[in-house]
Amino acid sequence: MTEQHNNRLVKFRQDYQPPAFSISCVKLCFELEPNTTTVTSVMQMTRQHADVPLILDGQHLTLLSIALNGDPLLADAYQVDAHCLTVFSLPDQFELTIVTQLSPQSNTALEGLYLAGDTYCTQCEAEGFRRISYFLDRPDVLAEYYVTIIAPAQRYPFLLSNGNKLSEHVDSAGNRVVQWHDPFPKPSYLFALVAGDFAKLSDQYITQSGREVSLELFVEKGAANKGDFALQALKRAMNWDEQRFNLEYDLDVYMVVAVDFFNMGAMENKGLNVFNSKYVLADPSSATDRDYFNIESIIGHEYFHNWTGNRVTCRDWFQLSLKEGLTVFRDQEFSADMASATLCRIDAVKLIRTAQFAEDASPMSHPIRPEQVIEMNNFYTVTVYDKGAEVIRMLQTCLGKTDFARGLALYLQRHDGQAATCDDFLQAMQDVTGQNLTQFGLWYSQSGTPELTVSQHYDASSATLRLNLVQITPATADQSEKQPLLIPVKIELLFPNATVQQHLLLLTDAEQQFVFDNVTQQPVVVWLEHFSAPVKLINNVDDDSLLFIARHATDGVARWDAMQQFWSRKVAHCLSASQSDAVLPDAVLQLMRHWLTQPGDDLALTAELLTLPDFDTLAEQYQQIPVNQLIDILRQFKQQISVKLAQPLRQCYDVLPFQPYSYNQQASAVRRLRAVCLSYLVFSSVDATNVLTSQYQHADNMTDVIAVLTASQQLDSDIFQNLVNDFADRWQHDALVMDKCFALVASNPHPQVFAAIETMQQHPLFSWNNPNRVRALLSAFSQRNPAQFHRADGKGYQLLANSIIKLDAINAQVAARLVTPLLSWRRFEPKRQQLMRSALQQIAKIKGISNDVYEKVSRSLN
Ligand code: B3K
Ligand code: ZN
Repeated sequence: MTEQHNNRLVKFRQDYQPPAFSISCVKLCFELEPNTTTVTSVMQMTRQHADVPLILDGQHLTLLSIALNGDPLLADAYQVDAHCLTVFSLPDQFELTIVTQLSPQSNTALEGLYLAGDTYCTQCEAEGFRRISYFLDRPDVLAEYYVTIIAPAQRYPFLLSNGNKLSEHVDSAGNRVVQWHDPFPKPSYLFALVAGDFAKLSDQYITQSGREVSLELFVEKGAANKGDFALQALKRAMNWDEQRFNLEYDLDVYMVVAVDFFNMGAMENKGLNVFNSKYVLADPSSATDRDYFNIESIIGHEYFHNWTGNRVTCRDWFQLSLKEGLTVFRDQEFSADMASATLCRIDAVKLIRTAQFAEDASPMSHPIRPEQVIEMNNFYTVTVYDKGAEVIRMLQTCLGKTDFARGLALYLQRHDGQAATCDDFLQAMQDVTGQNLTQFGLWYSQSGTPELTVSQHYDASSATLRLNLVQITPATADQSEKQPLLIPVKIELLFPNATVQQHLLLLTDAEQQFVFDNVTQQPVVVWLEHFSAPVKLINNVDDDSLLFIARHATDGVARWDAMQQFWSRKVAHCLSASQSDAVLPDAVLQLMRHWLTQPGDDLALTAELLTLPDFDTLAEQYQQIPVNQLIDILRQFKQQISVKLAQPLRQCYDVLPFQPYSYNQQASAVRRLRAVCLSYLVFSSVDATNVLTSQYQHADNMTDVIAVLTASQQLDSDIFQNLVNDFADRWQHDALVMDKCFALVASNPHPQVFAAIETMQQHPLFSWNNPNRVRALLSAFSQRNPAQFHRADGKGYQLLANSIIKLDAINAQVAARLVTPLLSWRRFEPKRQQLMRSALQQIAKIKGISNDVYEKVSRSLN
């Protein structure tokens, strides 16, 4: 049953019904025109339920004709409204031909078929296909697709769709006509079409069984030299999936197209991935190490979907984590094997501790398998994706790597060519291992962040170590009752004689004790090693033990985590004592000095060990977020470190070599550590300006340049302004680099930021129609500039609200993403609460507000 929410349809997971009709085959013909594209669809359909009409989804379409088995339908045989086309009295098996018209040019939502610049492009997930043709636009209707694309040959050298190309010719009218066939039945959300003029890079991959796959990468003309890294990353991903999971690619061709106008990162359409150009194009002068990392990981992610998502897809959209959580887990494992495993894990943990914990604590809280949805696009969240990946990781931890891989193989074999559920996935894991996963299944249905309180008691006389664990999941906005979960808690015991022991504790009860006998020395306990579960850890380990762990634990993630815990405590202590001038203990300064003077082999880890937790990580530890105090304390800590460790910081910075850029683990670790040193040096160095300017001028790569700009943002002098002006000048014609400039300008913690944002909105490359530009400016402001976004006078909230209102009419999906920082207004002190709430109310009042924005704002205000 669905429910109306202020005239908006709410869908519930419980209400799933299998489709009343199936579509075995669909033939689509596109005659591309900017404002009058004609789509002819011929569907072979079979009735699955007696006595029901056929209800096809369709939006923003003009119906030109409809015919049943070749005969036009009479007007009373069907009915059209703004959301569907209903056809009455149909036989059990039939062919339905529907001709529609649409306007790709006026489609600024970038969902369905749109024209951006000179490129036609589609985005169908989750429910965009209904903007292309009337269809059963749901993931459990799988059909074989034949696609014909017709467009002027001169302007459109490339007309692409899924699968293998059947034919291509230019007709007498000068139109190119290309036919495609995808032999693998797929849901409509995996359909894709791209038409344009590109530079094409080609390569080849031979699969483990010896099949040749041609790899084709399409990028904007003139950018061919920036595509090679992505193409090589694709080959690494194909090879990795064969090695790790024995999964091989299945079509003769794998195409990737980079486009400038795209709502998210990329899309896994069968055989034809569409990518945001930001995640394809790279060269050393314009892309950072982080960009290279992201490209490899997203290329991997979309490729891995070919099995986890495409060959086995989702039965309904509530099951989204079935493909997304699993595929994020797979891309994380791939990245860990390609780059530094420790850093990959640290990055993943940071994301969970900031954005995901914040989402759990917000009005949008939902389990990784949501229960109710108004706009599906709102549920492509850190919870579904990243907590989803943590859940898969826990499963692997509980079952072991080998059994996990066997379970995955069984799941894929059992459901190949089908639309499956999260329960199907768990069932396969259970069948392979014989383990009962009922309690583990709660991770799919229960939202919220569990709090895990741990303590340890060592008794020398009996040589026993008792570990006590208590779990509680606080109520969330969507669910008040919570049950104990199965939590895998990895621990490491560090003994005084330098030996270590590792154990896995499986916590199943609300409170549980684990006793270790024959423990002859008292160990330091490392809890939740490698962040073995997405929980908040509360422990009573003393500061010295934390610093000991930071120095001696075997797991780099545990070492980093110990430092994070240490700093969080120091911050909390300062706050509770209302101390504005807390003095940092010598012990931590000593340790940092040690790392600076002997940075060891893993420079990237050293860089992380030397980095303080950021504002967002700290904020998640407070029910009511003390904005100004957190910013102040963090700044004081940094200043103190920079003064007390001025010399070793400078020395460490000076000995790090500037070598010609290459993207590899060792070299990016050097740059990472250099950036951390610089972020401190700016506070203390007498010649801060010289250090910054010199690095800025001599850098041969974007990573070192961005490090300078970011560090200089912290200074009150006009150095940042000067450098950023130069940067903007230098890169004024490169939109992707200008995005970095927009983000730097918008995250500048000084009050000039408002005027600067306004100026940037006038930049020739800025456009409200381009999601990358909007995000660069506004997400950077609202998510990376707490000082100005949370200004006490509410100016920051106003800026965001006005932007959302403007954007909602252009691109609701992107507008709804921007709303997130306002939703958690209850977590601030009363004055800010009131200002944030009134910004939300202002948005809610707008007539015709989209479902996307409405769903989030109304959940927050109610
Ligand atoms: N599956 C797409 C995301 C689609 C988002 C729709 N709003 C990209 C990915 O996760 O691989
Ligand atoms: Zn995905």
